Amino acid sequence: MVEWTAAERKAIASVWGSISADEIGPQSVARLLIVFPWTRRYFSSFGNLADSAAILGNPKVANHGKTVMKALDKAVQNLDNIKKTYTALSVTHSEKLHVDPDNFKLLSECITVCIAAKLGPTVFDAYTHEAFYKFMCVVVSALSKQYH
Ligand code: HEG
Repeated sequence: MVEWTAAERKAIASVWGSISADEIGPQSVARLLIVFPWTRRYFSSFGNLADSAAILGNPKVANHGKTVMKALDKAVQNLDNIKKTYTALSVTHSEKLHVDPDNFKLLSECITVCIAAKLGPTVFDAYTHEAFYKFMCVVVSALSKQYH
């Protein structure tokens, strides 16, 4: 089981309380699709993802960003039970959506970059980054758990 220090718990709660899911979610998924263009193949039902302008203006991308952030909120609220929190979601990504789990790390990186850009280097300092990186690693590991 993952151990969290009091400082890590505080840093994760503070990051989460400082951002708007409706801003960071859409930005992060758009960034995923632009920086790592092969990830577009999973979203063929989303319509036009041909270039940055199409991706940034696509309401389905924005909506999916909000969905991802809602799921992350569950992890923030259940830091000691992230694996169990994500059991069904991991099965869905593995068996229904067939998402290569390497992509979880890529989205995790996009979310971190968007948060860092929003909060800036004084608030999102190295200690905060350490705690948030650890949080996203636990999320990625839990989402990858039901793959076999
Ligand atoms: Mg996933 C659906 C969360 C990474 C592709 N994703 C979903 C759903 C949630 C979710 C909550 C809705 C599930 C449902 O309706 O039952 N996704 C989620 C998280 C993360 C993640 C928390 C990582 C932090 N997803 C992810 C990645 C890809 C992907 C990296 C592909 C590159 N997700 C994906 C697709 C769908 C979902 C294609 C279905 C979207 C739709 O049809 O609306």
